Amino acid sequence: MRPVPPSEAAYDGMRLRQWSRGAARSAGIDRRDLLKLVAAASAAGPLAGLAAPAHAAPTAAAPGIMKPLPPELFTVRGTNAETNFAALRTTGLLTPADRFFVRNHTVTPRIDAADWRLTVWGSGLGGPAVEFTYDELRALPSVSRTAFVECAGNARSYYTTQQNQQVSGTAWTLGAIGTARWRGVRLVDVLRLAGIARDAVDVLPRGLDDEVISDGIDLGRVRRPLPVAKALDDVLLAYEMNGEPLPPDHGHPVRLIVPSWVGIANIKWVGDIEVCAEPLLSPWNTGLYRLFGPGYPPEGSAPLTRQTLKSAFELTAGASVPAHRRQVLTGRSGSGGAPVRTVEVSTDGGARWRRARLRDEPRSGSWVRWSADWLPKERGPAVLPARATDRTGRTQPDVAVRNTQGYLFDAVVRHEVQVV
Ligand SMILES: Nc1nc2c(c(=O)[nH]1)N[C@H]1C(S)=C(S)[C@@H](COP(=O)(O)O)O[C@H]1N2
Ligand SMILES: [Mo]
Repeated sequence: MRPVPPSEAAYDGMRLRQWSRGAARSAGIDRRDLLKLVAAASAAGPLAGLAAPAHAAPTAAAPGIMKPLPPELFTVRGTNAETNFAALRTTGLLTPADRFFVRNHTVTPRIDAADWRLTVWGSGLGGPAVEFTYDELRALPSVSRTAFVECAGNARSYYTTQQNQQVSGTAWTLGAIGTARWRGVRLVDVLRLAGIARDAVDVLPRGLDDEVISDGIDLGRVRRPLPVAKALDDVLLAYEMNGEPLPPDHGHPVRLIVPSWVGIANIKWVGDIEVCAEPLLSPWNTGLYRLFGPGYPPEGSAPLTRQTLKSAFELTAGASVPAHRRQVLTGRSGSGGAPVRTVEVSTDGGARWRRARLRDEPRSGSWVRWSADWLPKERGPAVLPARATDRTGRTQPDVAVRNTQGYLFDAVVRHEVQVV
């Protein structure tokens, strides 16, 4: 495995201190508005406009999403669509675009690749702003990479349903994740062509979708600073998903892919990238995407970076399973840290565990498919927990440590079924 580069940890500590002292610059938002957001984030209540309590019922349609959302594949939650994990059972390692979850702060914009431009600008460049057309980007050397995109709030609803805790945000179960083969240009190549200077510290990609209004505050367009160390490492400006041009809902014509990191880092419909010689703040690395709550400082934890460890069965919640017939239980486990080493499943609520068979070579920033046989004998309710252990020996805990916005749920999910 590749350990977390020390620069990531150093960056987090540094930003946190700068934020507390007010030394970092607010990009495109008033500092007082940012402070209001932070104050709202430390309370357990929902962030209005962006969020509904985790127990809110899903709605029927997401008007801002272009692709069809048949109910057997998706559960619509506000402006977002969650993949039904059972719909992944017939798919391979990669998630087809027709069943890849969608997380939209507003609505999917229609962008014609021919009119699109990427502008790279800011105090962290040696010279003036540089523009790239779609064709110019496509003419640069390309790389392909398999990576998941997973929302930081994936599995958030289990804070409420399993741990009886209130959190705010979209009430995802386990389906706010998908894995695809992305092709594009390395961000480092584009930044070098644009003349990134040695004193650049933050890189701020921004989407072309509408401005986000939350609680009467205009947060501006979706944008989240990336530390330069990550930006120069393994980040892609992707224009293809599973061998096809990016679909509109997933960022057409170009999006960021930031392997292993929280979904919000993967800015869709990117239109410009600010390269800055001073640290940057946006709502998405201050009030949002930090951990707030007991045990965290009032300004929150450091901004979230890597995703955590999770496991899910490819089975509907409450599914009926016939007694006395051999079942092949299947599922997937993903990790943004060290690759998954083992997955264990239990069919008796966690009393006895056995190893699942892994069906892929585990990698960081991706998931691994697994399966286990089961011969249910007793009729009635059964609880199936699944848990992964990564190569550092970290195992999913029984309880996740709560934070007000319900990010990074990593506990074992107890999947209930009925044996009939
Ligand atoms: N421009 C823009 N980029 C965005 C978002 C957005 O609303 N606008 N949502 C982010 C979030 S929170 C997530 S989890 C991922 C979801 O990517 P997907 O919709 O392709 O699954 O996109 C991220 N990038
Ligand atoms: Mo997200």
